[in-house]
This record gives sequence, C-alpha cells and structure tokens, in this order.
Amino acid sequence: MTRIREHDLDHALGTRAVHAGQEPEPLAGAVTTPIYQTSTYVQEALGRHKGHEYARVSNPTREALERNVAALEGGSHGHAFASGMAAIDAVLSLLSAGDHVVCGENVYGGTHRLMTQVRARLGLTFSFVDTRDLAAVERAIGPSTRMLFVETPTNPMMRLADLEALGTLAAGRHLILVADNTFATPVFQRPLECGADLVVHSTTKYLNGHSDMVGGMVLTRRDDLAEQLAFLQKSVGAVPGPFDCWLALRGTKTLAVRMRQHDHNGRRIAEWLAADPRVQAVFYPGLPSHPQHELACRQMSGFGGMVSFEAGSLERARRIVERTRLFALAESLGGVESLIGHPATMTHAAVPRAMREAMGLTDGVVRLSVGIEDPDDLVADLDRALGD
Ligand code: P1T
Repeated sequence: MTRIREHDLDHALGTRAVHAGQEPEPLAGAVTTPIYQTSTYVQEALGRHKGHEYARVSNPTREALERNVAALEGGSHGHAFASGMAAIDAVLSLLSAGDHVVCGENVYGGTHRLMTQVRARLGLTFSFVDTRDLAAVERAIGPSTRMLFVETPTNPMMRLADLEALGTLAAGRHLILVADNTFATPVFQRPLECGADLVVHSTTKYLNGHSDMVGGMVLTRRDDLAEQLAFLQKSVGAVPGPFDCWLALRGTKTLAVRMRQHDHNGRRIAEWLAADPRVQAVFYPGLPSHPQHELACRQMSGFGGMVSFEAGSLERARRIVERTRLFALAESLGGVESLIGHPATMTHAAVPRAMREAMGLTDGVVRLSVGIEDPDDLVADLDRALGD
C-alpha cells in the first residue's frame, strides 16, 4: 500500500508535480527516480528485506508515481494499474455479486463495456443515469446500491456532475463515490476534496501526456479502501511495468504547464467553433453557452483541451476527421499532439446506438483532443477541414 509522506503535500500543485513522492536516489544521488527494472528483491535473511519482496506487489519506481499522483489529487494513497480499464476494474472488484452501481450514462465506451459485458456477467448490476440530474441519481439508488460512478466532464459530451452534491448524497447513503478525473486532471479539479472516495485516471492521457504508454491509477484518502486496493493490485496483478511508471512520472512533472496550454488552446478552439456557422453545436464547459457553465466555474479552475462539436451528419463528420492534417485521426486523448476522433464509431462504438442517441451522441459528433501546438495553426487546420 503506497502512502504519501507528510511533506509530499507541502507545496502548491505545480511544485508537487515536480517533486512529490520522489527523493534523490541514495546510491549515486540521481535526481531522477531510477527505473527499478527487476522482478524480485534479494532478502538478507528469512523475512528480512528492504521493504520489497516481489515486483507485482511493490516496485520503487511505481511507488514514486503512486505517491506523486496521490499528492496531486490531495489523496493519501495511490495505486497504479496497467491501464485505465484495469484501474476501473479494480474499483469494481471492491464490490461483490449482487451489488448495484449507479453509473453516469455518458462514460467512456470501454467503461460501459466493462460494466455491461464483463462485470454484469459476474453478478454486479448497473443503472445508467444522467448524472447532471441529482434527482435521477437519487431515484436510481436502491437497497443493494453500493457505488456511484461518474465522469465529469463526460467523454465525449462534456457534461458535468456536481461533485459536492454527489459527495453529500453518497455520504448520506453510505455509497462509494468514484470520479473519473481523466479529462480535467487534478490541475483543474480535485474530486477527493469535494467528497469523492476514489478518483480514477487513465494515465495514458494527460498525466503522462506524451502518448507513449498505457496506464491507470486509483487515488483515495480512505485507509480501508486503500488496503483493499493494494490487496487487489497484488492478487489480480494488473500492474504497470517500471518503465511505464517512469514515463508517467516524467509526464506528471510538466502536467501543470501542459494543462495551462491545453486550456488556452481548448478555449480558443471552442470559441472559434462556436462562432462558425458550419458547426451546429459546441460542447465545452468553458463556453458561457454551456448549460452548466456556472457549475464549471465553481468546480473547475480551468476547462482543458477536450472539445466536442456537432458536425450535422456522419458524412460531414467523416469529411472533417479525414481532412485535418495537424489533428491526427486517432483514439485516445491528452497528449501534447492534437487528435481528432469520431466517438460513435471509435471510442463509444460499444455503447448501444439508442443509448448514444438519447444523450446526443449522434453520428455527427466529432471530438477534439486539443494539443499544445500553436493555436493559430490548429484553427487554420480546422478551418480548412471544415471548408467545402
Ligand atoms: O485506455 P485506458 O488507459 O485503459 O483508459 C480507459 C479510459 C478511462 N476513462 C476515460 C475517461 C477514458 O477516456 C479512457 C480511455 N479513453 C480513450 C481511449 C478515448 O479515446 O476516449
């Protein structure tokens, strides 16, 4: 179980990003945490060792990452997993057959697939609701409900859930509130401070930031949940290798500065798209026209680089995603380079069409992961792609 040290929380977020969880390495004084590329650790005598026995259970590089991201989220414990999906699966493994989960209807397609096509077979039950609507969430809670799982902003419709209100609701009903903070990152939103019990991340995205590894994290302030997660981490074994942890740790050092540029570019592109008659609607919480803009300003300190828009039809969407040059047509998000995607056929293809359409995720929705390039170049790229 990786717990942060008191001094990991000493400083502001930008400083924590660079330093938290890491000490100069004692052997040679390397300022960068080494990659402890080992599967096991020598024991001096039976039961006597330096705190590590086997690398599925613990690894110093992994622990540095776990402490670092826990400190960024204002948590006390971090657990790293081999992917965002493995992190979410560990969270669901806290439950038992017969337990019920209330989940946001608009979550990443892979999260919906894991719940409905894997975990449901093993005895969990799920209700998918619009988590913008507190009354709908309350109505979905039944006697066997144990967990409330939300994304905010949601992927890809950029809808928000009121974390403080949900935190109060979850505490009153003894539910575990889980927030997927992949889109906002701890730079702009810290769900644990609003009452969430667990934060999950796909570290593949902004935390790593360079599109060169796959990973996931779970962060918490609760000792009881941290203990269970550590047990699951070693028992199931869906752990990341030390090199991927090292890449993610290198990524988090620049998280605060990268997010500033993602946010700057995201706002610029959202405003530009909103003013363009070729675009039917723009989904971005930083726009005053976003129906939850007021909540966004209260709950988030920035809005980031994820922007979705309605192009009008599958044909229009296809034309746009195939014509951009800087925005690469690809799954994933959160890297320094801009990506463009078509959720209905890519990230959310596993979600039934009727459910997609009910939440406005039509075949015309295009999703942008706005990178940190010069925003003038990004606008010019989109302008050309939207043209006839
Ligand atoms: O890809 P992985 O690291 O396993 O993370 C899954 C995941 C979890 N949560 C959110 C909000 C996500 O967006 C993702 C992965 N999403 C994409 C690959 C995507 O393009 O949306």
